[in-house]
Amino acid sequence: MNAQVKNKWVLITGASSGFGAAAARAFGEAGAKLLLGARRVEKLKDVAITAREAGAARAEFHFLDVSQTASVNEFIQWVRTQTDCVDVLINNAGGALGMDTVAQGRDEDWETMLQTNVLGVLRMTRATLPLMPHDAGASIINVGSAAGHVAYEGGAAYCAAKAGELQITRTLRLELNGTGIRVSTVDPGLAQTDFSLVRFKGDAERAKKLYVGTNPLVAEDVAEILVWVAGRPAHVNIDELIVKPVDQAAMHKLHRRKT
Ligand code: NDP
Ligand code: 8X3
Repeated sequence: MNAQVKNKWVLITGASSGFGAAAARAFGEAGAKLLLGARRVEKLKDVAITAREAGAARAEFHFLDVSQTASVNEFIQWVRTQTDCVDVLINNAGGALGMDTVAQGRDEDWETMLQTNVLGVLRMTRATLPLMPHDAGASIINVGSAAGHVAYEGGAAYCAAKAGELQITRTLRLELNGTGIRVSTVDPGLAQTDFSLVRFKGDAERAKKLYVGTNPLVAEDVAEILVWVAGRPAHVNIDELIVKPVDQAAMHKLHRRKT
C-alpha cells in the first residue's frame, strides 16, 4: 500500500478505459478516494465498482467532456459536492483520430485532437486549481506521449497536441512555483489500449496489426507509474517521464518478432 496517496482525493479524466481505468484500480489499491470523469458513464460505473473492490476509500463518477468548457465547469461543481479538496489531478483524457498526412487531413479530426489533448488539459487545470491545497504534496499529472517529443508521418496534429501538452506542463510548473503543487508529465510510447481502435475509427483489424509481433506497454504499466509519481515525498517533483516498451528503441525503431 502506498501511504502517500491513501485517503487522498484523486481526480482522473478519461477514466472509462485504458490508462484512466487502470489508474482508478491502481489508486484504489493504494486506498485513495477517486473522482472519475469521462463521457461513457456506464463504463465509469463499472470502473468505480472495480476500484472500490480493489480498496478505494471512495470511488465516485460523473459525466465529463473535456472538449466543452461548460461540461468541465459542471463536472467541477459536482466535485465540490463530494469534497472541497483535490490532492491529485490526472489529466489523462485524450487520444488520436486518424493517421492522415497533412495534405489529406480532416478539420474535424484535428479540432477534436486539439480540443481534448490540449484545451482539455487547460480547462480541467483551470477549474481544479482552486481546490488544490498548497504545500501539501498535491500533484497535477498530465498524460502526454512519446509523440510529443518525436514527430512521425501521419501524426502532425496528434504530435502537435502532445507537444502542446508538454509545454503546458512546463508552463504550469513555472506558474505554480512557490505553491508546493507539483506538476509532471508521464509520456508513454506504444501501449495496447483502445487508443488505436479510436484512432482508426473502429477498424479493429487495423488497430490490432499495430501490435502484432511486438510486446507493447499495457495500461497497468502506466497506471503503476502514475501512482508512483503522485506518491513521491511532497518536496520531490518528477518533471518528465518517458516510458516505452523495450521493443520500441525509438519512435521509428520497433522490434517485431515473426508470427
Ligand atoms: P483509450 O482510448 O483507452 O482511453 C481514452 C480515454 O479518454 C477514455 O476514457 C475516453 O473516455 C477519454 N476521452 C476521450 N475524449 C474525451 C473527452 N472529450 N472528454 C472526456 N474524456 C475523453 O486510450 P488510452 O488509455 O491509451 O489513452 C489515454 C491517454 O494516453 C490519452 O491522452 C492518449 O493520448 C495517451 N497516450 C496513449 C498511448 C497509447 O499508445 N495507448 C501512448 C501515449 C499516450 P470516453 O470516450 O468515455 O469519454
Ligand atoms: C500514443 C503513442 O506512438 O501511437 O501516444 O503516437 S503513438
